[in-house]
Amino acid sequence: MPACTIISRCPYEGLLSSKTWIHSRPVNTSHLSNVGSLKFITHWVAAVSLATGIAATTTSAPAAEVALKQVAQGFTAPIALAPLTDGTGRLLIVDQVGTVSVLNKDGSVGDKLFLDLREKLTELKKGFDERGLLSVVLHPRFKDNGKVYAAYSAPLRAGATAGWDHTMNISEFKAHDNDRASVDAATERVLLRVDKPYFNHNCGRIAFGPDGYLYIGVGDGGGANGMDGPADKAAGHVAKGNSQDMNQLLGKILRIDVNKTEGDKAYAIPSDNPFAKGGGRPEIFASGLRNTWGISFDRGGKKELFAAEVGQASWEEINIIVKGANYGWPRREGFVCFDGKNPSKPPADCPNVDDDGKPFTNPIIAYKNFNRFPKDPEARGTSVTGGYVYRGKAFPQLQGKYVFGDWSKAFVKADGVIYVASRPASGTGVWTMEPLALAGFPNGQIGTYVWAFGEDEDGELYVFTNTTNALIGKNGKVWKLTPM
Ligand SMILES: [Ca+2]
Repeated sequence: MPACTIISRCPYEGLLSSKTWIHSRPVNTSHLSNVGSLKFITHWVAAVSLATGIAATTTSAPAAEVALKQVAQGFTAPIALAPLTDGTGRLLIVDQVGTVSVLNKDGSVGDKLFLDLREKLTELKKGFDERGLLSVVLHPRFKDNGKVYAAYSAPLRAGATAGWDHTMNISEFKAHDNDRASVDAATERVLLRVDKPYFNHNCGRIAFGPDGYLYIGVGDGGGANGMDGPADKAAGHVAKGNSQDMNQLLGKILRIDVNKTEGDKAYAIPSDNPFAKGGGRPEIFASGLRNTWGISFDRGGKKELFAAEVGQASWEEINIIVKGANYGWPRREGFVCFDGKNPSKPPADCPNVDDDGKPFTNPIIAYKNFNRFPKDPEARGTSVTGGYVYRGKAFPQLQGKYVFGDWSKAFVKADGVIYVASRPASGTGVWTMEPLALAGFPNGQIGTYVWAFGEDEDGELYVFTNTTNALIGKNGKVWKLTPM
Protein backbone atom coordinates (compact mmCIF):
# COMPACT_ATOMS: atom_id res chain seq x y z
CA MET A 1 0.00 0.00 0.00
CA PRO A 2 1.26 2.96 -1.28
CA ALA A 3 0.55 6.03 -0.45
CA CYS A 4 1.43 9.21 -0.31
CA THR A 5 3.40 10.24 -3.11
CA ILE A 6 0.37 9.08 -4.50
CA ILE A 7 -1.25 11.66 -2.72
CA SER A 8 0.40 14.01 -5.02
CA ARG A 9 -2.39 12.74 -7.16
CA CYS A 10 -5.09 13.22 -4.57
CA PRO A 11 -8.11 15.39 -5.01
CA TYR A 12 -6.54 17.68 -2.47
CA GLU A 13 -4.08 18.72 -5.05
CA GLY A 14 -6.54 18.65 -7.87
CA LEU A 15 -4.43 16.63 -10.26
CA LEU A 16 -6.86 13.78 -10.55
CA SER A 17 -10.41 13.47 -9.44
CA SER A 18 -11.31 10.75 -6.98
CA LYS A 19 -13.31 9.19 -9.78
CA THR A 20 -10.15 8.68 -11.70
CA TRP A 21 -8.71 6.58 -8.97
CA ILE A 22 -11.78 4.57 -8.38
CA HIS A 23 -11.86 3.50 -11.97
CA SER A 24 -8.16 3.09 -12.36
CA ARG A 25 -7.87 -0.02 -14.40
CA PRO A 26 -6.39 -3.32 -13.36
CA VAL A 27 -3.65 -4.23 -15.79
CA ASN A 28 -3.03 -7.44 -17.60
CA THR A 29 -0.63 -9.56 -15.62
CA SER A 30 -1.40 -12.89 -17.18
CA HIS A 31 2.29 -13.16 -17.93
CA LEU A 32 2.78 -13.48 -14.19
CA SER A 33 0.01 -15.85 -13.28
CA ASN A 34 1.22 -18.25 -15.93
CA VAL A 35 4.70 -18.29 -14.59
CA GLY A 36 4.12 -19.50 -11.05
CA SER A 37 7.74 -19.06 -10.22
CA LEU A 38 9.49 -15.89 -11.18
CA LYS A 39 13.20 -16.18 -11.38
CA PHE A 40 15.47 -13.57 -9.99
CA ILE A 41 19.13 -13.59 -10.67
CA THR A 42 21.13 -11.65 -8.20
CA HIS A 43 24.09 -9.74 -9.36
CA TRP A 44 26.51 -10.26 -6.59
CA VAL A 45 29.51 -12.38 -7.30
CA ALA A 46 32.07 -10.56 -5.27
CA ALA A 47 32.21 -9.01 -1.85
CA VAL A 48 29.61 -9.86 0.73
CA SER A 49 29.21 -6.99 3.15
CA LEU A 50 28.01 -7.76 6.62
CA ALA A 51 25.99 -5.34 8.69
CA THR A 52 29.21 -4.18 10.21
CA GLY A 53 30.14 -2.83 6.82
CA ILE A 54 33.27 -4.94 6.72
CA ALA A 55 33.90 -6.84 3.53
CA ALA A 56 33.90 -10.38 4.81
CA THR A 57 34.40 -12.84 2.02
CA THR A 58 35.17 -12.85 -1.64
CA THR A 59 34.06 -15.57 -3.96
CA SER A 60 34.15 -16.24 -7.66
CA ALA A 61 31.13 -18.52 -7.48
CA PRO A 62 28.53 -17.97 -10.21
CA ALA A 63 25.72 -15.55 -9.59
CA ALA A 64 23.24 -17.04 -7.16
CA GLU A 65 19.82 -17.55 -8.66
CA VAL A 66 16.75 -16.65 -6.71
CA ALA A 67 13.22 -17.62 -7.58
CA LEU A 68 10.18 -15.67 -6.52
CA LYS A 69 7.75 -18.47 -5.85
CA GLN A 70 4.05 -17.90 -5.42
CA VAL A 71 2.93 -19.28 -2.05
CA ALA A 72 -0.61 -17.94 -1.75
CA GLN A 73 -3.22 -16.09 -3.77
CA GLY A 74 -6.81 -14.94 -3.68
CA PHE A 75 -6.32 -11.92 -1.45
CA THR A 76 -7.49 -8.38 -2.13
CA ALA A 77 -4.56 -6.43 -0.73
CA PRO A 78 -2.14 -8.56 1.29
CA ILE A 79 0.03 -6.21 3.34
CA ALA A 80 1.66 -8.13 6.18
CA LEU A 81 2.79 -11.54 7.32
CA ALA A 82 3.18 -12.81 10.85
CA PRO A 83 4.60 -16.24 11.63
CA LEU A 84 2.13 -18.13 13.85
CA THR A 85 4.69 -18.89 16.51
CA ASP A 86 3.01 -22.00 17.90
CA GLY A 87 5.53 -24.46 16.50
CA THR A 88 3.46 -25.44 13.45
CA GLY A 89 5.25 -23.31 10.86
CA ARG A 90 2.02 -21.70 9.77
CA LEU A 91 1.97 -18.09 8.55
CA LEU A 92 -0.67 -15.43 9.06
CA ILE A 93 -1.48 -13.31 6.01
CA VAL A 94 -3.01 -9.92 6.72
CA ASP A 95 -5.34 -8.41 4.13
CA GLN A 96 -5.97 -4.67 4.27
CA VAL A 97 -9.71 -5.24 3.86
CA GLY A 98 -9.79 -6.57 7.43
CA THR A 99 -9.05 -10.27 7.45
CA VAL A 100 -6.17 -12.44 8.66
CA SER A 101 -5.84 -15.86 7.03
CA VAL A 102 -3.81 -18.91 8.04
CA LEU A 103 -1.37 -20.22 5.44
CA ASN A 104 -0.61 -23.85 6.19
CA LYS A 105 2.80 -25.39 5.61
CA ASP A 106 1.47 -27.38 2.66
CA GLY A 107 0.56 -24.13 0.90
CA SER A 108 -3.17 -24.30 1.52
CA VAL A 109 -5.03 -21.36 3.04
CA GLY A 110 -7.31 -22.36 5.89
CA ASP A 111 -11.04 -21.78 5.50
CA LYS A 112 -11.28 -20.35 9.00
CA LEU A 113 -9.91 -16.84 9.50
CA PHE A 114 -7.41 -16.17 12.27
CA LEU A 115 -9.01 -12.77 12.85
CA ASP A 116 -11.84 -10.88 11.16
CA LEU A 117 -11.99 -7.13 11.81
CA ARG A 118 -14.14 -6.15 8.84
CA GLU A 119 -17.00 -5.09 11.10
CA LYS A 120 -14.70 -2.84 13.11
CA LEU A 121 -13.23 -0.91 10.18
CA THR A 122 -14.37 2.45 8.98
CA GLU A 123 -16.10 2.11 5.61
CA LEU A 124 -13.42 1.60 2.98
CA LYS A 125 -13.48 2.88 -0.57
CA LYS A 126 -13.75 0.47 -3.44
CA GLY A 127 -10.92 2.36 -5.10
CA PHE A 128 -7.56 3.49 -3.80
CA ASP A 129 -7.55 3.69 -0.03
CA GLU A 130 -4.84 3.91 2.60
CA ARG A 131 -7.14 2.87 5.46
CA GLY A 132 -8.04 -0.57 6.64
CA LEU A 133 -6.31 -3.27 8.64
CA LEU A 134 -2.72 -2.05 8.51
CA SER A 135 -0.69 -4.43 10.68
CA VAL A 136 -0.97 -7.52 12.85
CA VAL A 137 1.87 -8.75 15.07
CA LEU A 138 2.05 -11.42 17.73
CA HIS A 139 3.33 -10.86 21.24
CA PRO A 140 6.94 -12.10 21.63
CA ARG A 141 5.54 -14.67 24.12
CA PHE A 142 2.47 -15.49 22.00
CA LYS A 143 2.87 -19.23 22.50
CA ASP A 144 2.31 -18.71 26.22
CA ASN A 145 -0.07 -15.75 26.38
CA GLY A 146 -1.88 -15.83 23.00
CA LYS A 147 -1.76 -12.04 22.69
CA VAL A 148 -2.11 -10.39 19.28
CA TYR A 149 -1.80 -6.71 18.30
CA ALA A 150 -3.41 -4.92 15.39
CA ALA A 151 -3.45 -1.43 13.92
CA TYR A 152 -6.58 -0.57 11.99
CA SER A 153 -8.73 2.33 10.78
CA ALA A 154 -11.89 2.55 12.89
CA PRO A 155 -14.77 5.00 12.45
CA LEU A 156 -14.03 8.41 13.93
CA ARG A 157 -14.40 8.07 17.70
CA ALA A 158 -16.91 10.09 19.70
CA GLY A 159 -15.28 13.28 20.92
CA ALA A 160 -12.83 13.57 18.04
CA THR A 161 -12.51 16.82 16.08
CA ALA A 162 -15.60 17.26 13.92
CA GLY A 163 -14.92 16.76 10.24
CA TRP A 164 -11.92 14.50 10.70
CA ASP A 165 -11.83 11.23 8.81
CA HIS A 166 -11.29 8.29 11.15
CA THR A 167 -9.49 6.99 14.22
CA MET A 168 -6.59 4.55 14.15
CA ASN A 169 -6.86 1.95 16.88
CA ILE A 170 -3.93 0.04 18.26
CA SER A 171 -5.58 -2.94 19.90
CA GLU A 172 -4.73 -6.13 21.76
CA PHE A 173 -6.65 -9.36 21.17
CA LYS A 174 -6.34 -12.89 22.52
CA ALA A 175 -6.18 -16.13 20.61
CA HIS A 176 -8.22 -19.02 21.96
CA ASP A 177 -6.31 -21.05 24.56
CA ASN A 178 -7.32 -24.31 22.89
CA ASP A 179 -6.74 -23.02 19.35
CA ARG A 180 -3.93 -20.55 18.84
CA ALA A 181 -4.89 -20.25 15.18
CA SER A 182 -8.01 -18.25 15.92
CA VAL A 183 -8.78 -15.02 17.75
CA ASP A 184 -12.01 -13.89 19.34
CA ALA A 185 -12.47 -10.28 18.16
CA ALA A 186 -14.59 -9.67 21.27
CA THR A 187 -11.46 -9.89 23.42
CA GLU A 188 -10.33 -6.51 22.06
CA ARG A 189 -8.57 -4.14 24.43
CA VAL A 190 -7.91 -0.82 22.68
CA LEU A 191 -4.50 0.42 23.82
CA LEU A 192 -4.29 3.64 21.89
CA ARG A 193 -6.50 5.75 19.63
CA VAL A 194 -5.08 8.28 17.19
CA ASP A 195 -7.52 10.51 15.31
CA LYS A 196 -6.76 11.13 11.65
CA PRO A 197 -7.85 14.26 9.79
CA TYR A 198 -7.57 12.68 6.33
CA PHE A 199 -7.87 9.19 4.85
CA ASN A 200 -4.24 8.95 3.81
CA HIS A 201 -0.76 8.78 5.39
CA ASN A 202 -1.78 6.30 8.04
CA CYS A 203 1.29 4.11 8.35
CA GLY A 204 -0.12 1.91 11.04
CA ARG A 205 2.88 -0.36 10.76
CA ILE A 206 3.76 -1.90 14.11
CA ALA A 207 6.59 -4.14 15.30
CA PHE A 208 7.97 -5.49 18.54
CA GLY A 209 11.56 -4.41 19.13
CA PRO A 210 14.33 -6.54 20.60
CA ASP A 211 13.62 -4.64 23.84
CA GLY A 212 10.12 -6.17 23.97
CA TYR A 213 8.39 -2.80 23.43
CA LEU A 214 5.82 -2.17 20.71
CA TYR A 215 6.84 0.35 18.05
CA ILE A 216 4.04 2.12 16.15
CA GLY A 217 4.35 4.18 12.98
CA VAL A 218 1.84 7.04 12.86
CA GLY A 219 1.44 9.13 9.71
CA ASP A 220 1.42 12.92 9.63
CA GLY A 221 -2.37 13.18 9.32
CA GLY A 222 -2.55 13.09 5.55
CA GLY A 223 -3.75 15.46 2.91
CA ALA A 224 -0.61 16.64 1.18
CA ASN A 225 2.54 18.67 1.78
CA GLY A 226 2.31 18.44 5.58
CA MET A 227 -0.33 21.16 5.65
CA ASP A 228 -3.99 21.79 4.95
CA GLY A 229 -4.95 22.61 1.38
CA PRO A 230 -7.11 25.65 0.55
CA ALA A 231 -10.16 23.47 -0.06
CA ASP A 232 -9.79 21.36 3.08
CA LYS A 233 -12.75 21.75 5.39
CA ALA A 234 -11.19 20.50 8.60
CA ALA A 235 -7.98 21.91 10.03
CA GLY A 236 -5.83 18.82 10.23
CA HIS A 237 -2.34 20.27 10.49
CA VAL A 238 -0.66 22.74 12.82
CA ALA A 239 1.38 25.49 11.17
CA LYS A 240 4.78 23.97 11.88
CA GLY A 241 3.63 20.56 10.62
CA ASN A 242 2.21 17.82 12.85
CA SER A 243 5.42 15.84 12.51
CA GLN A 244 7.36 18.70 14.16
CA ASP A 245 4.83 19.13 17.01
CA MET A 246 5.99 17.06 19.98
CA ASN A 247 2.65 17.51 21.72
CA GLN A 248 0.84 15.22 19.30
CA LEU A 249 1.32 11.69 18.01
CA LEU A 250 0.89 12.34 14.27
CA GLY A 251 4.05 12.06 12.19
CA LYS A 252 5.99 10.00 14.72
CA ILE A 253 7.20 6.57 15.64
CA LEU A 254 5.90 5.67 19.08
CA ARG A 255 7.16 3.15 21.60
CA ILE A 256 5.00 1.68 24.37
CA ASP A 257 5.17 -1.16 26.88
CA VAL A 258 2.13 -3.39 26.36
CA ASN A 259 2.93 -5.58 29.36
CA LYS A 260 2.09 -2.93 31.96
CA THR A 261 -0.38 -0.15 32.52
CA GLU A 262 0.31 3.28 33.92
CA GLY A 263 -2.17 5.82 35.32
CA ASP A 264 -5.11 6.09 32.93
CA LYS A 265 -3.16 4.48 30.09
CA ALA A 266 -3.75 0.93 28.86
CA TYR A 267 0.03 0.61 28.46
CA ALA A 268 3.15 1.98 30.12
CA ILE A 269 5.82 4.40 28.94
CA PRO A 270 9.37 2.99 28.71
CA SER A 271 11.34 5.06 31.20
CA ASP A 272 13.96 6.05 28.63
CA ASN A 273 11.54 7.34 25.99
CA PRO A 274 12.71 10.83 24.91
CA PHE A 275 9.79 12.66 26.57
CA ALA A 276 9.14 10.20 29.41
CA LYS A 277 9.81 12.98 31.89
CA GLY A 278 8.18 15.82 29.95
CA GLY A 279 8.71 18.05 26.95
CA GLY A 280 6.30 16.25 24.66
CA ARG A 281 4.01 13.24 24.36
CA PRO A 282 5.75 10.47 26.30
CA GLU A 283 4.91 7.82 23.67
CA ILE A 284 7.16 9.50 21.07
CA PHE A 285 10.31 7.58 20.10
CA ALA A 286 11.25 9.52 16.93
CA SER A 287 9.72 12.43 15.01
CA GLY A 288 9.68 14.35 11.73
CA LEU A 289 8.12 11.50 9.73
CA ARG A 290 5.48 11.61 7.03
CA ASN A 291 4.26 8.09 6.33
CA THR A 292 6.54 5.20 7.21
CA TRP A 293 5.11 2.46 5.01
CA GLY A 294 7.10 -0.43 6.41
CA ILE A 295 9.07 -0.62 9.65
CA SER A 296 11.25 -3.59 10.58
CA PHE A 297 13.99 -4.49 12.99
CA ASP A 298 17.17 -6.03 11.70
CA ARG A 299 17.32 -9.35 13.55
CA GLY A 300 21.13 -9.33 13.18
CA GLY A 301 23.83 -6.72 13.41
CA LYS A 302 22.92 -3.93 15.78
CA LYS A 303 19.20 -4.76 15.64
CA GLU A 304 18.51 -1.42 14.00
CA LEU A 305 15.02 -0.20 13.14
CA PHE A 306 14.52 0.46 9.41
CA ALA A 307 11.66 2.62 8.17
CA ALA A 308 10.62 3.36 4.61
CA GLU A 309 9.41 6.95 4.43
CA VAL A 310 6.95 7.69 1.63
CA GLY A 311 7.66 11.16 0.30
CA GLN A 312 5.47 13.83 -1.21
CA ALA A 313 6.26 13.84 -4.92
CA SER A 314 10.01 14.36 -5.14
CA TRP A 315 11.97 11.99 -2.90
CA GLU A 316 11.41 8.55 -1.36
CA GLU A 317 13.48 7.70 1.72
CA ILE A 318 14.78 4.86 3.84
CA ASN A 319 15.70 5.80 7.41
CA ILE A 320 17.39 4.04 10.28
CA ILE A 321 15.30 5.13 13.24
CA VAL A 322 17.25 6.25 16.29
CA LYS A 323 15.70 7.14 19.64
CA GLY A 324 14.94 10.85 19.87
CA ALA A 325 15.92 11.65 16.29
CA ASN A 326 13.94 14.08 14.13
CA TYR A 327 13.80 13.12 10.43
CA GLY A 328 12.85 16.55 9.18
CA TRP A 329 9.41 16.33 7.56
CA PRO A 330 7.88 18.76 6.53
CA ARG A 331 10.90 21.05 6.72
CA ARG A 332 13.06 18.66 4.75
CA GLU A 333 12.55 15.79 2.34
CA GLY A 334 15.35 13.42 1.40
CA PHE A 335 18.55 15.42 1.72
CA VAL A 336 17.01 18.73 0.65
CA CYS A 337 14.74 21.47 1.97
CA PHE A 338 10.98 21.35 1.53
CA ASP A 339 8.33 24.06 1.38
CA GLY A 340 4.73 22.84 1.51
CA LYS A 341 3.50 26.05 -0.08
CA ASN A 342 5.74 25.49 -3.07
CA PRO A 343 6.43 21.77 -3.01
CA SER A 344 7.95 21.46 -6.47
CA LYS A 345 10.52 24.20 -5.83
CA PRO A 346 12.51 23.34 -2.72
CA PRO A 347 14.28 26.31 -1.14
CA ALA A 348 18.04 26.23 -1.62
CA ASP A 349 18.57 26.74 2.08
CA CYS A 350 16.69 26.00 5.30
CA PRO A 351 17.51 25.38 8.96
CA ASN A 352 19.08 21.98 9.56
CA VAL A 353 17.86 21.93 13.16
CA ASP A 354 14.39 21.58 14.63
CA ASP A 355 12.65 23.98 17.03
CA ASP A 356 14.57 22.47 19.93
CA GLY A 357 17.87 23.06 18.15
CA LYS A 358 18.33 19.37 17.43
CA PRO A 359 19.95 18.59 14.05
CA PHE A 360 17.66 16.79 11.61
CA THR A 361 18.69 13.22 10.83
CA ASN A 362 19.25 12.35 7.18
CA PRO A 363 17.98 9.20 5.52
CA ILE A 364 20.33 6.40 4.48
CA ILE A 365 18.71 6.40 1.04
CA ALA A 366 16.74 9.01 -0.88
CA TYR A 367 15.74 8.33 -4.46
CA LYS A 368 13.98 10.47 -7.01
CA ASN A 369 10.25 10.11 -7.61
CA PHE A 370 8.88 9.98 -11.15
CA ASN A 371 6.18 12.49 -10.27
CA ARG A 372 8.61 15.37 -10.03
CA PHE A 373 11.40 13.84 -12.11
CA PRO A 374 9.49 12.04 -14.88
CA LYS A 375 12.37 11.89 -17.34
CA ASP A 376 15.27 11.76 -14.94
CA PRO A 377 17.31 8.54 -15.29
CA GLU A 378 17.84 8.64 -11.52
CA ALA A 379 14.09 8.37 -10.80
CA ARG A 380 13.29 4.95 -9.31
CA GLY A 381 9.60 4.92 -8.47
CA THR A 382 6.70 6.78 -6.90
CA SER A 383 6.16 5.33 -3.42
CA VAL A 384 8.67 3.38 -1.37
CA THR A 385 7.58 0.03 0.12
CA GLY A 386 9.52 -0.96 3.23
CA GLY A 387 11.18 -4.35 3.52
CA TYR A 388 13.68 -6.20 5.68
CA VAL A 389 17.36 -6.64 6.26
CA TYR A 390 17.95 -10.15 4.98
CA ARG A 391 19.11 -12.57 7.70
CA GLY A 392 17.89 -15.86 6.26
CA LYS A 393 19.96 -18.84 5.15
CA ALA A 394 18.96 -19.24 1.52
CA PHE A 395 20.96 -16.35 0.08
CA PRO A 396 24.37 -15.68 1.65
CA GLN A 397 24.92 -12.92 -0.87
CA LEU A 398 22.00 -10.96 0.59
CA GLN A 399 23.21 -11.12 4.19
CA GLY A 400 22.92 -7.73 5.88
CA LYS A 401 21.38 -6.08 2.83
CA TYR A 402 18.04 -4.30 2.97
CA VAL A 403 15.51 -5.76 0.52
CA PHE A 404 12.65 -3.40 -0.25
CA GLY A 405 10.59 -2.12 -3.15
CA ASP A 406 8.81 0.67 -4.87
CA TRP A 407 5.05 0.35 -5.20
CA SER A 408 4.88 1.27 -8.88
CA LYS A 409 6.53 3.54 -11.39
CA ALA A 410 3.11 5.05 -12.09
CA PHE A 411 -0.12 5.33 -10.14
CA VAL A 412 -2.43 3.75 -12.70
CA LYS A 413 -0.03 1.12 -14.05
CA ALA A 414 1.13 -1.97 -12.15
CA ASP A 415 4.86 -1.48 -12.44
CA GLY A 416 6.54 -2.12 -9.09
CA VAL A 417 10.23 -2.81 -8.60
CA ILE A 418 12.14 -4.83 -6.02
CA TYR A 419 15.36 -3.23 -4.84
CA VAL A 420 18.24 -4.17 -2.59
CA ALA A 421 20.34 -1.71 -0.62
CA SER A 422 23.88 -2.15 0.67
CA ARG A 423 25.51 -0.52 3.64
CA PRO A 424 28.56 1.60 2.82
CA ALA A 425 31.94 0.12 3.66
CA SER A 426 32.37 2.74 6.38
CA GLY A 427 29.32 1.28 8.15
CA THR A 428 27.38 4.55 8.37
CA GLY A 429 26.15 7.16 5.95
CA VAL A 430 24.45 6.80 2.60
CA TRP A 431 23.66 3.31 1.32
CA THR A 432 23.64 2.28 -2.31
CA MET A 433 20.61 0.67 -3.99
CA GLU A 434 20.09 -1.36 -7.12
CA PRO A 435 17.26 -3.39 -8.62
CA LEU A 436 17.10 -7.11 -7.96
CA ALA A 437 17.48 -8.30 -11.54
CA LEU A 438 14.81 -10.75 -12.63
CA ALA A 439 15.11 -13.15 -15.53
CA GLY A 440 12.57 -12.10 -18.10
CA PHE A 441 11.77 -8.95 -16.16
CA PRO A 442 14.76 -6.61 -16.46
CA ASN A 443 15.56 -4.16 -13.71
CA GLY A 444 13.54 -5.84 -10.99
CA GLN A 445 10.24 -4.87 -12.57
CA ILE A 446 7.70 -7.58 -11.78
CA GLY A 447 4.65 -6.09 -13.50
CA THR A 448 2.53 -5.74 -10.39
CA TYR A 449 2.14 -3.27 -7.55
CA VAL A 450 4.55 -4.09 -4.71
CA TRP A 451 2.41 -3.50 -1.61
CA ALA A 452 4.58 -4.87 1.18
CA PHE A 453 7.18 -7.38 2.34
CA GLY A 454 7.12 -10.04 5.02
CA GLU A 455 9.63 -12.14 6.98
CA ASP A 456 9.18 -15.61 8.46
CA GLU A 457 10.76 -17.18 11.53
CA ASP A 458 13.75 -18.36 9.48
CA GLY A 459 14.40 -14.84 8.23
CA GLU A 460 13.29 -15.67 4.69
CA LEU A 461 11.46 -12.93 2.83
CA TYR A 462 8.10 -12.60 1.10
CA VAL A 463 6.67 -10.08 -1.35
CA PHE A 464 3.01 -9.03 -1.45
CA THR A 465 1.65 -7.94 -4.80
CA ASN A 466 -1.54 -6.76 -6.37
CA THR A 467 -2.53 -6.12 -9.97
CA THR A 468 -4.62 -3.07 -9.10
CA ASN A 469 -4.08 0.00 -6.95
CA ALA A 470 -7.55 -0.38 -5.45
CA LEU A 471 -9.18 -2.41 -2.69
CA ILE A 472 -11.09 -4.57 -5.13
CA GLY A 473 -10.81 -8.02 -6.62
CA LYS A 474 -8.89 -11.07 -5.49
CA ASN A 475 -5.64 -10.70 -7.37
CA GLY A 476 -3.47 -10.09 -4.32
CA LYS A 477 -0.67 -12.64 -4.08
CA VAL A 478 2.10 -13.70 -1.72
CA TRP A 479 5.52 -14.68 -3.12
CA LYS A 480 8.55 -16.11 -1.36
CA LEU A 481 12.17 -15.46 -2.26
CA THR A 482 13.25 -19.05 -2.83
CA PRO A 483 16.42 -20.66 -4.21
CA MET A 484 16.09 -22.19 -7.65
CA1 LIG B 1 13.17 12.84 6.20
